[in-house]
Amino acid sequence: MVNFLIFGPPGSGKGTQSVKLAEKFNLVHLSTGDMLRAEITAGTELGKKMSSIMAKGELVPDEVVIEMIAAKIDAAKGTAGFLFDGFPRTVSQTIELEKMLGKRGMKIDSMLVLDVEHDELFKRLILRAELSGRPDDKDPAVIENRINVYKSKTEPIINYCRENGIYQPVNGMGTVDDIFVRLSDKMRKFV
Ligand code: B4P
Repeated sequence: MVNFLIFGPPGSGKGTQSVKLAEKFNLVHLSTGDMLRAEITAGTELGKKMSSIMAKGELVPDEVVIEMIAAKIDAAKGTAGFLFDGFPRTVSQTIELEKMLGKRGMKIDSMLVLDVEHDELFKRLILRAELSGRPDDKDPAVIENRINVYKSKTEPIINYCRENGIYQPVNGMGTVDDIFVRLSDKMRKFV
């Protein structure tokens, strides 16, 4: 089994690339953002509680996403590997993921970090707001908050992962196809 993290600030292309990469490498794609939005769409109690946090661009509590991911890992027995998209987002989520995988005889093999300029992140998210109507993409102040939350709470994971040799930076500027080729080249070495 080979397990990848796809990592980067909001708008860096994690979700966009994950769909294509999971198909190419036959991996199970686990996006905590998608799982949370599905709870909101379904109108569950959890979704109701999480929607205001997400609309402000804040992170939902660690335990909520950890529980969701654990259930998905157990449900996907026999897969070639996982592609974690938007998870982990804090160092404690990372430690929990390592524990979850370790208990099942797995590990994180590679952390692919998309590097994208600040102005380009804004441009992509504002454009998506027009197409998808996602509330967290509509307001520039919320986008700025998401980028700040990424810097303060999520980016520290990079140093944590650099120490165990799994950090792989990838240029996230350019067309979706160009970036897909760059990511595929890195991943091919593991599968
Ligand atoms: P996510 O769903 O993870 O959303 P995101 O960071 O905005 O990235 P996403 O993957 O959707 O977008 P992408 O860059 O592909 O999280 C949303 C919220 O959920 C968080 O703010 C938080 O509240 C909560 N959450 C999720 N996981 C959590 C966790 N683990 N812990 C706590 N809270 C959590 O694409 C953006 C746009 O750019 C798209 O429109 C795309 O078409 C476009 N694009 C992509 N690549 C492009 C390119 N190369 N050129 C031009 N446009 C491009």
